[in-house]
Amino acid sequence: MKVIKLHIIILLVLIIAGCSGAPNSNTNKAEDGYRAWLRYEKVADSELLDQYRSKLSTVTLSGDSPTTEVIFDELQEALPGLLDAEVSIRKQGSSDLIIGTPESSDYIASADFEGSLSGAGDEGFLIEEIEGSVVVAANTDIGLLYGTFELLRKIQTHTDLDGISIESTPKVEYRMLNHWDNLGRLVERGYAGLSIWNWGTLPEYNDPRYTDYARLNASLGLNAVAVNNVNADPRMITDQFLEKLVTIAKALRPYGIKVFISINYQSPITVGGLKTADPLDPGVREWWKKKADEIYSLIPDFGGFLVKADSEGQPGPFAYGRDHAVGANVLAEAVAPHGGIVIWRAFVYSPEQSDRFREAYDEFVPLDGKFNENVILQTKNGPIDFQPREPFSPLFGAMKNTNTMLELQITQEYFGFANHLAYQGTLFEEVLEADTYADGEGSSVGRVIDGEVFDYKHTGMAGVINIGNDRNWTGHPFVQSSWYAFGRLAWDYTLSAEDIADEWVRMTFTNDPAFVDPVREMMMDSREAGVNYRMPLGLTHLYAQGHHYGPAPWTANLPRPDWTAVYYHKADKNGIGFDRTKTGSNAIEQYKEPLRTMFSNVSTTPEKYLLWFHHVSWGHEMQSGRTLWEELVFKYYSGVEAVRNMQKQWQKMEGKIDEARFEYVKALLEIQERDAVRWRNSCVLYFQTFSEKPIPEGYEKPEHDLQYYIDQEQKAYVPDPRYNR
Ligand code: BDP
Repeated sequence: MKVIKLHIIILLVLIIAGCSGAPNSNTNKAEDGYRAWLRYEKVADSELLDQYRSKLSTVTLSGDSPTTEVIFDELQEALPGLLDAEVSIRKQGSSDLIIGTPESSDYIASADFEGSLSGAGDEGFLIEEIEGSVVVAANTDIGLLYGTFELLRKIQTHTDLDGISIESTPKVEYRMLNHWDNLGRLVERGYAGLSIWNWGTLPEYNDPRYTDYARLNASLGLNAVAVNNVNADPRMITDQFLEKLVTIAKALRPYGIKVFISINYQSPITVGGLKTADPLDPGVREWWKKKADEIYSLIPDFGGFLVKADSEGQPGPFAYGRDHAVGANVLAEAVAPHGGIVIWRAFVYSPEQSDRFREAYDEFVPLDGKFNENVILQTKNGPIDFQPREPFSPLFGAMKNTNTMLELQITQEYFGFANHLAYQGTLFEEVLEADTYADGEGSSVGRVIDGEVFDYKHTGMAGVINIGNDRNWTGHPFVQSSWYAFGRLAWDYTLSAEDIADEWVRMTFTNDPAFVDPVREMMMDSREAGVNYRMPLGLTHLYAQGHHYGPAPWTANLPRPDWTAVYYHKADKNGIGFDRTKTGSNAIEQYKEPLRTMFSNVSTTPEKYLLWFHHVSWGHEMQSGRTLWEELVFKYYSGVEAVRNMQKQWQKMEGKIDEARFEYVKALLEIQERDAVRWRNSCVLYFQTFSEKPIPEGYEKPEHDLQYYIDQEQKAYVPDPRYNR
């Protein structure tokens, strides 16, 4: 019955896609990106196809739960497509492929595994070949779901299954997406249509898209979702919206995904009718407790609250003279009896602070150890705000007694929205690998957030997701790759961004090496290209105000200096860059040794971070032998060149994939080239007014003068006015 329903839904989806003129014409039925990386097309390699047919044509799936039902549905959807053959799936008996837990299957209970199920925990799994059968084993049905998706990934990426032996467990506990979705369905910094959550038809209508969204997430091992914007609408916590949330939770539950909500700190007043939201007021405590009880009575596996407090105008405990820890703990107490957690964001900066870089550390380090056990501090990767490149936030490694998780941005707020190709896997990898030296060498951010360095009670990784109701989920087809990479790294941060890109290309497009290799390389270069045409060598925050799409390094007069560009680049006749050494803000003191010493010296600071930490003279000689000015120009021009190379590479891909996606990406690359040139010219001409040096010979000259580009800031195309906050 279930399967039939699913097929009807898929059919409907295809019909709707056809009617709405989605970008798939004649080449292939549904190559509009909706299936993302779960396409399940027939395996093209005939030898492997034979092997898969011989190993996977009969399946025994034991267990009887909503989760085993969705595993059944997934196999039913995937295997006949991949194998182009009939596949029989049953509950008992011997088969080519056996899936079960020791509880649900006697075979699994007595099988002789190479790996050990005892180490697999509640979510891990084993995949092994035993006596000619491929076996997926786990302690729980959720573990089986993850194992099944892993096996499907191996098939989709054309992996030889002979002697397969995989033992896998997630490295962090909460692997989470944060939606910045407003209840009116506009998505803050989301560039892929309206919110996926159709509040208007909830709770009655369980949109099949919720299930497909859950499938995509579960295929990566993601297990938590905060459904609404951190700039939270208090209505989220009212009966009306909680009731709607019940349907979402129900759709996601079989896939092992818990729902969280972002709350507004003033809710006791705005929703509860109290006179105060003071966390130490007994009435307020009681109110939160009752609210939590109410939520858990509706959604017993509710995850907890995500909170942005006393940041960018959001209310918080400061109004009552209380600090973040007191503020968080009242919420933590309320959800604790139900096993819930509070995720408290560390994204704060105040107008009084001389250097915004310092703020989160200065505010939170003195509170280390004061948060309840079920609070996790959610810290952005860098000290400022999801810029194309930031050094890691020194909060990682500084909070010995406070659970600290990592927040990354999948949506491309600072990377050209859904118009530019910028695979973020390399950015995520860079921060996860960064060594904090918190407990000597090797204390990478990854090891801090997985709790190894300080033995955290709770661990996690969150990604701000941009998906919306665009047919292909993410607007730019390649933004899907960052969602994919985020999920894979949240499961195991030691995976390489390059391997992940390789997998994603194979699953999303084709296994043809003539496509996979160049496209993977394009992806690997794309983030650096974006850094170079926007803000190379450690420049940051040069964006036009509000929408953050185009360049405006000249921005100077705003209500707060730390919103301007000049605050960050500090260009003058002598040089450029923010002095964060002892002679400046001394933010580098927040890093542990040897980083502090390394960053305090121009000659030992990696050049990619140079202007983050130093005000450097225009004539300073760089490692390349060029002066700083020449190097800056070189980087800006190489950013544009990299985009042009991507265009050339992509052009060669014509005919290797469906026309619809080929043409779409091609057009987007044209937009990207146009924007990259505008970024380059704006920045080079503007900084030239300080360096007073010519653009060296051999470079194409900017088409217009600086004033033209300044005028463009207001006039130039911005993808959609909704994306202004
Ligand atoms: C910034 C965004 C803003 C978010 C804020 C946050 O510009 O829209 O509200 O981060 O993380 O990057 O709260």
